[in-house]
Amino acid sequence: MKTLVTGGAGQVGSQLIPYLCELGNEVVVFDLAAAPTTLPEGVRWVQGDITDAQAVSSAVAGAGPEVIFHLAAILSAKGEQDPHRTYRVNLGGTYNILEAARTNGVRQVMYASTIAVFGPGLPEPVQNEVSLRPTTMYGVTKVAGELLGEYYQSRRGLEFRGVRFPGLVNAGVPGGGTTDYALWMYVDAVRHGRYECFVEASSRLPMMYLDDGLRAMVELSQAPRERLKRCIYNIVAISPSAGDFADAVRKRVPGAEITFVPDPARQKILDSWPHEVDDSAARSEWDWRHEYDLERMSDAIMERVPALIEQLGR
Ligand code: AKB
Repeated sequence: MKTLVTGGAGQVGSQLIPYLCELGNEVVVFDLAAAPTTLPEGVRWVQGDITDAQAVSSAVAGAGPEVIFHLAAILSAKGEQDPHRTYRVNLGGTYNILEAARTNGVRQVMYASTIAVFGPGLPEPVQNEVSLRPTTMYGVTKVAGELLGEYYQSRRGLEFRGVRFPGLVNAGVPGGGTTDYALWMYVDAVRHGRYECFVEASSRLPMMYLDDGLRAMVELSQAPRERLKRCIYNIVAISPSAGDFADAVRKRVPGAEITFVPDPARQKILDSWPHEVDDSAARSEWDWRHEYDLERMSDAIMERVPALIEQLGR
C-alpha cells in the first residue's frame, strides 16, 4: 500500500517509517527537515513546510497515497515558547493535510492526537468522550484537529481515525514534549551517571513504549469500519510516576544519581493532564492491547541507549 508520513523526522515518524516498510508499504515522507543520511530502501523524502497548502497539496498529489499518517506537530513544552507557530503548524497543517487528502482522493487520514487534549479536573480514569478543555496551545490545536477530522469524515467522505497518545518513550531523540524527562533519565544516567529531572518525583502520567504506539496506529488504520463507533480513541499502557522511572533506571544503572528540580512551566503543563485514562473503547472496538510494561520498556530502552548516545555525542 502507498502511504505518506508527515513529520517523518520526528520521534514517532522516524520509527514509523521503517515499521511501515517492514509491513510491505511504499512510503513517501513529507517533512521540513532534510532527509537523514540513512533511510530504509525505497523511501522517498519530500522536503516541505506543512503550513504551505500548495506544497502539501503537490506532495500528496505526487505521492498518490491511499493512507496518510499525519504526525507533523509541535509538542507541548516547545509549543508554549511559540504559540503562534504552534497554531499554524498543528492546526493549519492538519487543515492542509485534510484538504489535500480530500482533493486527491486519499482514502484515509490517520491522526496522532494526545492526552494533552484533556484539561484539569476531569474524573479519572478519563473516559473517551469528555469535555476537552486543554490549557496549552498544543492541546487546543489537537482538540481542534480531532474535530476538523471528524468534520471531514462526516461531511467530506474522508476516512479519519486517530489515537490519543500518552507520553511516548523510546530511545529516539524526543522533540520538545513535557514527557521527555523519561528518556533523558535513562540516557543521562548512562552517559553522565546523573540526571536532574524537571518535574516532581510524584508526577504521574500515562506513558507508553513507542513500539506499542506504532502498532496501535497501524492496527487502528486496518480495523474494519463496521466495528468502529468513533474516530478518536484513548489508548494507554502504564501510568508510572517520575520516581518510578528513576527506580527503574537505578536498577539498571547502579549508583545513578537522579534528582528532582521542577521547572514551573513544564510542571504546570504536566499537572493539567490526567494520571489515568480509560481506553476500553479501543480495547473492545479494535482489540487494542499494550505489550510493554515499565520493566520491559526499560530493558528495551537500555539496549538502545548506547547507540543513541553515539548519535547525540557525549
Ligand atoms: C508532550 O509531552 O507534549 C507529548 C504528549 C503527551 O503529547 N509527549
